[in-house]
Amino acid sequence: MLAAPRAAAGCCCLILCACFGFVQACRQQGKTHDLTFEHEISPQPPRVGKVTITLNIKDASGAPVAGAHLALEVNMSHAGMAPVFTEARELQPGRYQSVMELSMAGDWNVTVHVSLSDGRKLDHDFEIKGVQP
Ligand SMILES: [Cu+2]
Repeated sequence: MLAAPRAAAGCCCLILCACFGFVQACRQQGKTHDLTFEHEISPQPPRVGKVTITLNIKDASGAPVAGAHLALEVNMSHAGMAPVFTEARELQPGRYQSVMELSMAGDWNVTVHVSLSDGRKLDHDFEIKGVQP
């Protein structure tokens, strides 16, 4: 009796699902100096490709901070990546928007270089975590 051993090679190609399963809140708040930054990232969850970042800046009294110049520097946390620079335009007083191209899945760091209309300069940092491929 020929016991033909069945190729018991059950499919071992497990598809490893890189689980970025933490849905980021669409809005995060941070404070720098006496200003409040609120950022929104679209799409949600963010994907490789074009990503729109909208920033609302308010002063200590909650009034929109208009007339600022924002330059965004976006980079990944690992070495060997060149940072991406974009400018933001002011959609309405205190509300700024920038569209940028994210080239890789993973976690990105954003530094917003802010020049206020009164000449003050400050930086605001936040993360875009779990960018999907
Ligand atoms: Cu990278």
